[in-house]
Amino acid sequence: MRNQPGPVQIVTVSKDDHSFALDAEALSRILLAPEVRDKQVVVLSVAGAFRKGKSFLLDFMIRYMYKKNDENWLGGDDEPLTGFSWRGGSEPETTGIQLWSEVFLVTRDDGSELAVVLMDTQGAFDDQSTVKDCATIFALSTMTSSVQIYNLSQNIQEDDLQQLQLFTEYGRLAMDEIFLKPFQSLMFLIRDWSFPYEYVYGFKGGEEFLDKRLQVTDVQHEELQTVREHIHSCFTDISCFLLPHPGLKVATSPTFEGELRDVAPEFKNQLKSLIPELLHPNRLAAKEINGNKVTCRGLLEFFKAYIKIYQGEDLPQPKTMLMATAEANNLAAVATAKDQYYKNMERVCGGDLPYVAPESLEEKNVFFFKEALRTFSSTKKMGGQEFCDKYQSQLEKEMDEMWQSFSKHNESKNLFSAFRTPAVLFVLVCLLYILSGIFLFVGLSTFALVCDCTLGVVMMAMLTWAFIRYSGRYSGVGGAIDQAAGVVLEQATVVMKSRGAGTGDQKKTN
Ligand SMILES: Nc1nc2c(ncn2[C@@H]2O[C@H](COP(=O)(O)OP(=O)(O)OP(=O)(O)O)[C@@H](O)[C@H]2O)c(=O)[nH]1
Ligand SMILES: [Mg+2]
Repeated sequence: MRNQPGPVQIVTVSKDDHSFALDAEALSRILLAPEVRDKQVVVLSVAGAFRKGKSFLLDFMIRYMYKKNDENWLGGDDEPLTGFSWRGGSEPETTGIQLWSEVFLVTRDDGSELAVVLMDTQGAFDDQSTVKDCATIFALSTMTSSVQIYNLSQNIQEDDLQQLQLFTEYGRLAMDEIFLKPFQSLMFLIRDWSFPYEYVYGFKGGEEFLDKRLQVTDVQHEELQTVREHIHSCFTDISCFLLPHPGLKVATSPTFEGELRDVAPEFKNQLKSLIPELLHPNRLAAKEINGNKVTCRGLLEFFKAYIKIYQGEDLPQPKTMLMATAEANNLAAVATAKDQYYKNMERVCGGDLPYVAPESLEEKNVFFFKEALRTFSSTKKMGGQEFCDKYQSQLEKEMDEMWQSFSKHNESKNLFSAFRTPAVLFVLVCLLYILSGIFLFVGLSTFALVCDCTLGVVMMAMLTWAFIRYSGRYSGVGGAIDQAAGVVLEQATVVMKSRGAGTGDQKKTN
C-alpha cells in the first residue's frame, strides 16, 4: 500500500551547533520515484521571516494540486487545513527544509510534462537561529528552487532586498561564465497588504508596486542601487502579488484550524486568483542550470552539492557557490549518462533475460558506452574542460564497474559454465579409467596404479565440489576446484587446437 502523502524533512538544523544535514535517503525516495525521476522539475519554495503564514499558504497550494479540476478546490467551509504543519502563536513552527512527499506531474499545452515539487522552509529571524542559519535556509531555497516565493509582510523593506544580495553577487559571477540568467522566477508575495487604494490586490497592483520599489534613484545608497540593478539581471521572471489580510480570526484566534468560514472573503478571492495562476503548467518555470533543464534525478545532485558548502562555519562566498553549481551540473550529467547506459544494458542482458553470447554483449557494451559518453559531452557543463574531464573519467570508471557486473551476471546465466567443472572432472574420470585399463592390459601395472590414484583424487574433488555447491560453504575450496578444472579445459583446448592446426598444415603440404 502507498504511504499517505505528507511533509518530509529533508534538511535539518541542529539546535546545538547550528549545523545543517541533508537526509539524502528521504530526498531520494521523493525525487527518484520511477514516475518522476527523469521528468523536468519545478521547485516551488516559500521563504521569508517566521510566523508569516508560509506553511498556511502552501497548504492551499497542495489542495489545489489535488483538486484542480474541482471548482471548489479551495475547500469546504468547515474543513480544517492540513498539509505542511502550520499553527498560530508566536513560536516558530517549521524547521529546516521540508518537501511534500508527492511530486505532482502536470502537462503543459505543448504536451511536455513537468514534475512539481513543493518546498516549505524555516522562517527567518526567530530567536533560536543565528544570522547564518537564516541566510543558509534562504540560500538553499533560492539555489535549489525555480520558483522562489519571497513571503513578506505588509511591504517590501530595504533589508528584504538586502537578503537577496548574496545571490545577485553569485548571479553576476555565474553570468560571467555562462552568459545566462542563473535563476528563474522570483515572486514577492506581500501579505496583509493594507493599501489597496494605492495599489490594488493581486498581480496587477503588485507589478506596479514592485516597479516603484525596484526603481533605481540617485539618492539610494550605492549598495542598494546595485542590488536593484542585479535582481533584474539574475532572475528570468520577477513578479509581485499583493495579498489582503485574511481576517482577525485567522491572525489571532487560538482555536482557528483553517476553516474557510473564518477567512475573509477578499483573501479567499485573491487566493483563487493567485494559486491557479502561480501553478498553471504553462507559467511554471522548470529548474534550469546553465541552460540545461534539471530533472528530479539531477536536483538530488544539486542538493548534495549545495549542502556541502553550507556546512562550514561561515557563509560561503559566491565563488564557492558557483563551484558547487558547476560540480552539481557535472554530477547531474554523469547521473543521466550512467542511467542511460544502465537502462540500455538492462534491456539487452538484465534480470531474467536469457544468456547473451559474450562477443555480442561486448559489442553492445562498447556501443552503449560510447552513446553514454556522447550524452555526457553534449550536455552543456560549467567549470571548464579540465573540470569536466575529471567527471568524464568518473563516469567511465562507474560504467566500467557496471559492465563488469553485467558481464558476470550474464556469465552466470550460461548453463554450460555452471556445469563446466563437473563435466571436466567427469571426462577426466572416464579417461583415467580407460587409461588405467589399457595400462593393466599391456602389463604396465605401475602406470595403471598412478592412473587409479589420480582417478581417486579427481573423484574426491568431484564429490567435494558437489558438497560445496549443495551446502554453499567453503566457497574458497570450490573456487580452487573450478579454477583447476578451468586450467585442464584450457590446456585440453590448446592441445586440440594445435593438433587441428597440425593436421591442417599436413593436409596443406600434402
Ligand atoms: N496576518 C496574517 N496571518 C496569517 C496569514 N496567513 C496565515 N496567517 C496566520 O499566521 C500564523 C502562522 O502561520 P504559519 O503558516 O504557521 O506561518 P509560517 O510562516 O509557516 O511560520 P514558521 O513556520 O514558524 O516560519 C497562523 O496563525 C495563520 O493563521 C496572513 O496572510 N496574514
Ligand atoms: Mg511554517
